[in-house]
Amino acid sequence: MKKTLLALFVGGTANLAFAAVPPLTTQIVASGFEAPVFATAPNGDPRLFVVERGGVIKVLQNGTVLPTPFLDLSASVEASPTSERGLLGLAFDPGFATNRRFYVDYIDKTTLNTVVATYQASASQPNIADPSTAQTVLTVAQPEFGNHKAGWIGFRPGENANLYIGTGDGGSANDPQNRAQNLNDNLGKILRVDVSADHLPADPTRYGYGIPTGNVTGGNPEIYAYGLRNPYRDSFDRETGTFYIADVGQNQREEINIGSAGANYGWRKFEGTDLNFPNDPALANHTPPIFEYDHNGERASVVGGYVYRGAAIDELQGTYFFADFATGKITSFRFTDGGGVTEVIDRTAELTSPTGISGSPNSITSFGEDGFGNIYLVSFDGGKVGMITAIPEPGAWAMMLAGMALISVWARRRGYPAA
Ligand SMILES: [Ca+2]
Ligand SMILES: [Ca+2]
Repeated sequence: MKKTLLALFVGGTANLAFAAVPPLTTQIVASGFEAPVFATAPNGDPRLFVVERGGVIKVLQNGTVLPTPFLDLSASVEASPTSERGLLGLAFDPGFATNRRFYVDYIDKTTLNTVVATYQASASQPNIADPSTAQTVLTVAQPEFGNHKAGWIGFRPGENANLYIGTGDGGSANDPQNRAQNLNDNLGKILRVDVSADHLPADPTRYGYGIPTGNVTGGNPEIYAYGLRNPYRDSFDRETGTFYIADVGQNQREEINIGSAGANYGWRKFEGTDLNFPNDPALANHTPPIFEYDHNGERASVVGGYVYRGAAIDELQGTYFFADFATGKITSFRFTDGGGVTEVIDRTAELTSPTGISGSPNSITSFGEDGFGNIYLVSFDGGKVGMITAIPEPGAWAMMLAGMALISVWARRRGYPAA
């Protein structure tokens, strides 16, 4: 919390002195995680929960990684390093503060299928999940291939009942069964299910789900959107609810899409706007990406991030960050419905360094967002997690005391606790 407060002070004073976005850096908040692939937190909760691909979730609290994991699923999770399998997703229920419920997405060690399960944190020990509360929400059958397991899960702000689930096409190359276009197959999709209650109350091991209105009709009722290859890291703008789906490409294009019910994002007929299978049938509901980039310069694997809604850097409000796993490049842009994508900025030099988050190839695995809208980078290199912050400007420190009075104003305006 101290670091968060510090960033708040610095960003706040910089705002007084400079109209432009201040120079950014990545402040390491913890390191030594084993193959970390995600970081998140319940809304308004000062802790940060870091997901290790091998099946362990750890708690960062008051600047310290707690010695006892929040949850250890390593006995259930398949995570061989030569595959893309593992514990891949974590989402806290919007009502976590009262119901202690959260959800995980992983590849099961025995079946090699995707499992989405729910747990509750212990009532008496809030930093430990209660394994006896485990219930399966749903499973998605996976083919034998080790790639394209996606695994992101999340809740859209203001839509508290529904869990969104990203699934890849199941792997190999060129989606050999064209699963992403098959509405009777839950691979290559965004699924959306109602998890507002235990739908199988008589079964202590299964939670089940309901079907919200507005999903795709004419196929599996869980399908919200389709035509995706590997939507590994996605997010909702916590202020507007805009849904960013980053779909990992094959040999041509990496893409970012805006999620909407019934949209068909084109794979495998299209890879981005590139026609990949010209002889495949014409697509219904084809929705091209809002942003794509090619594989020149060895870029090869998009890692979707978040729209910045932190309190520290006012000028960064509404800016979306993403990275490329293969190159370690980090980019930001702004997107609006009417104006499309603007202000595309290469952030690599600002946000990577030898002592911070490494920009080396195959290191940046994910972004994360804490309970207050701050954005983090997650890296295999050193197992580091770092928060995107503004660099203190010379002179800003002298204005800090003046800025202190404003901080409580901002905190109230954004609805955060003033502490
Ligand atoms: Ca049940
Ligand atoms: Ca696409």
